[in-house]
Amino acid sequence: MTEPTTAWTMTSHSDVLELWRKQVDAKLETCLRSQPESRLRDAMAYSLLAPGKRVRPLLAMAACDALGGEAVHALPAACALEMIHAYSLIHDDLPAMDDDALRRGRPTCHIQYDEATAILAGDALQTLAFETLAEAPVRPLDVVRLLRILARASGASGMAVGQAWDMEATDQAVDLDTLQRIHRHKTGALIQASLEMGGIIAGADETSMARLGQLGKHLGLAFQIQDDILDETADTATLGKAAGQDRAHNKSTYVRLLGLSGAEHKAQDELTGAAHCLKQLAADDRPLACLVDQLARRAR
Ligand code: GRG
Repeated sequence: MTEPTTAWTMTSHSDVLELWRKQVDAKLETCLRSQPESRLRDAMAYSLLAPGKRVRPLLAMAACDALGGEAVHALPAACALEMIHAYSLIHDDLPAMDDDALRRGRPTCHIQYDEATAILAGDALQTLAFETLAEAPVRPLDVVRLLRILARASGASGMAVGQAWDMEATDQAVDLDTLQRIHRHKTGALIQASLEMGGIIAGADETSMARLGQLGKHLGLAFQIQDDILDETADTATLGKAAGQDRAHNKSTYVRLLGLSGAEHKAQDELTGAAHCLKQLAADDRPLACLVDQLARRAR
């Protein structure tokens, strides 16, 4: 007798992730089309639809799936996360911040348009994120929880303060604890929020929410350490952004503090912690585990 064919046996986890990636891109386009035509909207689309990895949206959808929810229900949250991420990249690239000319293999938003338009595109993507998240197909109380998580992860208790601390640490010799605190906020907060938002949409219980949070902490740190390593070791064409910028700007990084091999070990420790959390969540044979594995081996 042949085994019944399920969605999971028909398609591999990476095919599922690819399908979700396409669904995210389609919904991002729909969200943009709901805004009036303008040069501002063109600039938002230019950055938002550029070929990024869509890590945060996929984490939200995969977490929702792993906790027993329908991944498609996480689409508004997934798109909101990508909008916040795109806004942060646009603002991070501005002359007042990192002053970068290349992002996702293309001229940065302020180079392609102009500085004022890029600032507004970031601002408008940030507000569009909350408008989009408000559509999440969950109970009103859970919509409020989602809005609060995203706001806290993006603002002065998350990504924005991480960016501020990072700028203050430039040209300074910071210790490992300080560096970890910077990165937990600048990069980790949004990654952790992605997983937690997926959990809320799936209706996860407190224990699973805590495990998702822990997974997010490990993954966020591993992701940033890899970013530091790739900045040092990969080339501009592969990264789609200028390589070697951390050293050029005298930034505090894991590679600077621990050396290349020390940073690689630290990333590996965090990935081991992430694998443990996946096991506790009984998600080690779900697309979420496949996504974590893809991130562990990422080259850009
Ligand atoms: C302007 C408030 C404000 C914040 C900016 C997150 C951030 C703070 C700036 C981005 C710069 C940076 C290198 C942050 C580290 C996080 C990171 C690794 C970003 C790149 O994310 P990926 O690799 O990019 O997911 P893609 O292009 O694939 O989406």
